[in-house]
Amino acid sequence: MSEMNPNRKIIHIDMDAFFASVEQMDNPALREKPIAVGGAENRGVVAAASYEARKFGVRSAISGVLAKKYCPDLIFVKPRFERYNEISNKIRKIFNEYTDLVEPLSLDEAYLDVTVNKKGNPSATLLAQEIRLRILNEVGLTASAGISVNKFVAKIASDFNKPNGQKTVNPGEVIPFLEELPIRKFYGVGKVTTEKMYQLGIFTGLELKSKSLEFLEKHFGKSGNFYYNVVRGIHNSEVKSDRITKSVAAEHTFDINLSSEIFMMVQLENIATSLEKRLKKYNIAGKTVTLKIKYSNFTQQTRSKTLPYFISDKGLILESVKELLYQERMKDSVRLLGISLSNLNTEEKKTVVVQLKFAF
Ligand code: DCP
Ligand code: CA
Ligand code: CA
Repeated sequence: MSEMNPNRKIIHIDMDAFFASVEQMDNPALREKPIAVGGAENRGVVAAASYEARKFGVRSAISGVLAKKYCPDLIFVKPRFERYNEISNKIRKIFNEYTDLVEPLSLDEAYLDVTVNKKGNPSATLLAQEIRLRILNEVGLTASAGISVNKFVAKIASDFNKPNGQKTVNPGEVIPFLEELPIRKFYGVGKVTTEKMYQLGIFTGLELKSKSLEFLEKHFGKSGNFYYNVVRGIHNSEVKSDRITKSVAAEHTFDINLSSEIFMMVQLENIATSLEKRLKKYNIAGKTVTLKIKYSNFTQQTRSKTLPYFISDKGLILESVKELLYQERMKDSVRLLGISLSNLNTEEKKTVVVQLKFAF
């Protein structure tokens, strides 16, 4: 059985009362008032409730009628999805300034893997603070964050100091955090499963941990294995970026300009080695090989070849590169060579589809 990996740094960010906060920001008359987005008609359902409305028990998924009963002064607001989308794109742009490993879960939340990040900041806690501050300054809304060693714990932690707060669960705290956690707070344990857990005498993480893998698999099927692992801090699911990579490239500028194709080929082998490494790391292959040539007179040329199949191996890349290199004579001595692969096997990857649970 594997063990908890303490080396990853994952942030989960979730906007506070998202739809409702956007409406309050855009319309000052709604600020500090109990509002509900959606649910206006007799049969409508509340999508989002402002924190002022939540004090009365108004929350998402209850009917508008019930909401009005709980809070007679409740103001119903029509949703404006285009606006939420626009803001969603803005926060994602901010996330991408910190890491390319951003996995949106819905319009208002995402996982960020900041183990290695573009700011070179080793503190995920400080990064989360900075990102939340930027969202506040640049978008005008508050967000909350959870920070830990995996997505599972980060997601649960982002709820702890909501709204406008964050919680870090350090590697050493993960196990006690999960042991003390009420079972209904385990992400992925819905209402039905919670009931089932209760019937089996499982109310906390510690009680979950006391059950064997066989026991959990017997009662929960495939999910049994998931529960068995997550309560031990084991959740290796990667942050899956939805950014579509169009090409992967490697290039090198030489100290001394090259004038012989033989020397160029030697350099191209090195470049292909680093390209292959990159491709293998992200498990990417492509069909189009492009050779980029920058001459000493600073003009540039590209030559491409498209294969009928995907490649990622250095040997196959070099075969095409060689062909491209000897395709025509060099116009001058060469100061830079680069190889890129495009037409990638990742391009079909669908962008995240926003799931709205309720129609209006
Ligand atoms: N939403 C929806 N239907 C639901 C739940 C949510 O349409 N059943 C929409 C409205 C929310 C947005 O998605 O504003 C984000 O959902 P969250 O669950 O993150 O809830 P909030 O952002 O509203 O509140 P919180 O501050 O608790 O995150
Ligand atoms: Ca939210
Ligand atoms: Ca959310």
